[in-house]
Amino acid sequence: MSTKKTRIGIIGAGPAGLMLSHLLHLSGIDNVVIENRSREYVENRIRAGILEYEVAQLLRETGLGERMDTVGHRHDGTNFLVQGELHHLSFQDLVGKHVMLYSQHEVVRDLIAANLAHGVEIIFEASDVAVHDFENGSPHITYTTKEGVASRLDCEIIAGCDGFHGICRPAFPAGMIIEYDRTYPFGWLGILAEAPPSKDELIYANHANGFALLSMRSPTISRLYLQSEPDEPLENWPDDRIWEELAVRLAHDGFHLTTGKIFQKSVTAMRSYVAEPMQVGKLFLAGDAAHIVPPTGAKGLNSAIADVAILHRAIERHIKQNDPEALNNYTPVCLKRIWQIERFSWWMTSMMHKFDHHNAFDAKMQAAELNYLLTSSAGQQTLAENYVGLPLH
Ligand code: RFL
Ligand code: PHB
Repeated sequence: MSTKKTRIGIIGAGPAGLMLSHLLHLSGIDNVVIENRSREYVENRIRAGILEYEVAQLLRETGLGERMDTVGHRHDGTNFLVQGELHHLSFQDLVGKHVMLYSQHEVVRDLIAANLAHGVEIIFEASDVAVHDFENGSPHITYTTKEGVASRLDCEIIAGCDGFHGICRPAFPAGMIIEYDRTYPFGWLGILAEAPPSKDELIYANHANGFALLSMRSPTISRLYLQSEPDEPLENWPDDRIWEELAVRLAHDGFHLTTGKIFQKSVTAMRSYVAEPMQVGKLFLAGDAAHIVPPTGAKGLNSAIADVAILHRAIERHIKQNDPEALNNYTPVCLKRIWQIERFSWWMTSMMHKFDHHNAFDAKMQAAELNYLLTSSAGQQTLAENYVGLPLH
């Protein structure tokens, strides 16, 4: 067996694992990242698009802002479309902050380029990845390289940044994790299209036919979503039907939906999930490995970055100041923030979607919630404060 040694072994080259590696490198702490997919696959995986204010700041402060500030777009506000009436919310006026529209796969590309340039090792296409002896003993990770070499990485700490379907959370001792879970009775049918965005900022639409979201990736590429069944067969949605339904759900005075060639189509089921605790011994979970949110609040990627910012500080204090308390407090510090994000994502989801089981009273409650939000500056401030992101620390 081939063996190596490092201080922090990171599993997963998504935003959480790569950002943790980057932050640790900047603090002079050796680490290795082990990923089961290829570099090409992770660099082209289409997912989130909105970066919170402080997450974008953190990328800039750590030398990763250049492409984001060139190719990405600053959004000072957003739109809510309710019953065909458009309401604009200015984050800038409400809370003095903005968000950045910059694709998750671009963040991943920037992080991989920076990590490799710094000489950090990322082992792509590893198989049979497993974690061992993290409760007490000598933590280590075993895996097989793409060349078929059985390998072992010894480390002081293992960071499980391997997403919702990874191997780290299931490696916790049986019965230790409490799971908090909510599945929603709908999904999002998402498309990418060669069509200039029909609006300069996002539109979140609550419509009698169901939710729709207008977003974008660049001046020539639109990203659009329709509320669908959680397991909606894509065959039910030929391109013409998608454009017709988007035009209905997004319709309002003076609006024209630009259409174009659809080059990506997928359905995502919607779920809220939190695992507690996020640590056992020297194994720490971060990002989707520990919690997921429905995408309505644009929080998945942002909370993954927030977790590793907290984990990085705790590791730094543990290693440089010999302070074990920081690591022991990882779960409560992260979860305090995560529950705020879970609440916001659940609230946005509940307020904006069509629920088939709603009775007349439930429907009135949803309408009243939206009415309050769109007519009260306190309501709008609450939304803006959460959307641009709670403080990272
Ligand atoms: P990731 O991005 O899933 O990265 C985990 C990495 O671990 C690897 N991995 C393993 N590596 C080694 N060994 C194993 N056994 C492994 N098992 C897995 C994976 O290949 C991967 O590279 O988790 P991370 O870093 O925590 O980042 C979280 C974000 O990716 C996620 O929260 C968001 O993308 C969620 N999400 C969205 N969030 C938004 O805010 N807005 C969106 O529009 C949005 N769209 C989405 C999404 C998530 C999706 N998924 C998970 C199906 C659309 C989709 C389709
Ligand atoms: C996206 O652009 O993919 C996006 C934007 C905002 C969301 C979810 C997804 O709330």
